[in-house]
Amino acid sequence: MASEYLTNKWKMWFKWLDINKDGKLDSKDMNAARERFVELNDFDAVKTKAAMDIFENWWKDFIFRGKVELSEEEFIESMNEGFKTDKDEFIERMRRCFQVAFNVVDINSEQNIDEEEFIVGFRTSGHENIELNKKFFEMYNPKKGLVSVHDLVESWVQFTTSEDMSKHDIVKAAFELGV
Ligand SMILES: [Ca+2]
Ligand SMILES: [Ca+2]
Repeated sequence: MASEYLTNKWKMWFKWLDINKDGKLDSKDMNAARERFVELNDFDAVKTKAAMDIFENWWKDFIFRGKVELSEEEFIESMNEGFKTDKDEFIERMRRCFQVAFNVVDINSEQNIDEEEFIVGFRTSGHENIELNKKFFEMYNPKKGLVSVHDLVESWVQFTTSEDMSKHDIVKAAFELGV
């Protein structure tokens, strides 16, 4: 089993993904996220369809992985299995997972995220506290108001794969702030 430190971070991520807070991940969470995203961005029909497909595939490929519903325990098991079977492959999978996610958040496709995109991205997953989202954004030390998609992706890769407690973990710190 992965260390308690990493397992606890997976539990935090589970709570994050469980948008309707019913203790399981299923299509209701996915639908809530994508509908909110489309709503916040005021998309036309073509963009809406594209976003719907990307969200569906993201949940299928990176979260459900053959299941239609996951309890917290099942989610932790699934993460742990990937981590223990082939850690390098698991890290690469998480990297793809967050690259796809932040490509969606990066509305103008410039491979960097401004504060507005960041806030919309987090409001999509039910994190509506704008002041906390702004604090989270500031933790990345934005340059000229921008954080690169690369830095954001790597922070989430660290959050979901690193057992090294000595290394500052921005995502974990943000969750502990109450984001
Ligand atoms: Ca749920
Ligand atoms: Ca952008």
